[in-house]
Amino acid sequence: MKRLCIALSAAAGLFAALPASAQFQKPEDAIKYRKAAFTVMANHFGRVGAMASGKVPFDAKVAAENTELLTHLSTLPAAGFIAGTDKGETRAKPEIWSEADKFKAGMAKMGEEMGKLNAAAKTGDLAQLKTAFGAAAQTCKACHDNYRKE
Ligand code: ASC
Repeated sequence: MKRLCIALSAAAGLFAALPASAQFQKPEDAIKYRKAAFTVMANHFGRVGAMASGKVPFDAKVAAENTELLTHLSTLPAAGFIAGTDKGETRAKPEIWSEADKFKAGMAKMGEEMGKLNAAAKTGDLAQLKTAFGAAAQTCKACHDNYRKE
């Protein structure tokens, strides 16, 4: 019984620490979380981009593995933009919060385009991948232009 209690409280502690619940101990933790999520996204997006631009040979399987990951990764950063995280080690502009609906719509659009990129990658057709990659990159850039400081 005692062992079970220890196991259960350990599991509860683990859940409390998981940022996926969109709960953060401190504003800095939310900032770190979203930056980390963007870093991982950029890495996988970059691998697909290298194929789209011909910098590395196109490998349909590798492309699709990365785009599949991106459909999930792209859902992560939004949770980190909680109130009070416009200050500190961040390039986030205050407009993220003053135009919250527009910002959320931009994030949602990016997620949609990641879904289309994944569908394109799964066709195995490089031309489709290139088109979808361009559209997805455009949604990244739109938010950077509007909501990220230099
Ligand atoms: C990338 C990357 C981004 C976007 C952006 C698109 O590969 O890391 O942040 O594309 O540059 O314009």
